[in-house]
Amino acid sequence: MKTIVRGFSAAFLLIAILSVGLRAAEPMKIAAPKAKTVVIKSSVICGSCKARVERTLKAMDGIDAVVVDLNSKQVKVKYNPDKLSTQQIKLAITSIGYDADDMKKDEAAYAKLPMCCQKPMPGDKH
Ligand SMILES: [Cu+2]
Repeated sequence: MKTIVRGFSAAFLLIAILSVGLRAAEPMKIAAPKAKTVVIKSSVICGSCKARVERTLKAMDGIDAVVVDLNSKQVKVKYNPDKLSTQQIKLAITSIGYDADDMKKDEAAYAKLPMCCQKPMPGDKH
């Protein structure tokens, strides 16, 4: 009889330890990867600009999603703030020849862009 009781309490102890352990591990499992969204005003003109900016940013480690809206000239970026800063994202945009908010485009990179991406299209406000 004593062995059974001991066996029971041992099993109970084991369950208690396991449940505490599981509960402790839970917050880490639930914690979603950090994500921030930033909207950057840029000098994109056409579909080629859109593709160029999206391709460049998507290739960066820590960037989850990029959407360039040509009508509003806004680059919406979802990124992991642990991996990179908005400043780094803006720098990447300027380095391929486009303005990013208050940061000015890299002139050498801009000069290498196709002509259609340098000259504003008719009806474009600059
Ligand atoms: Cu373009």
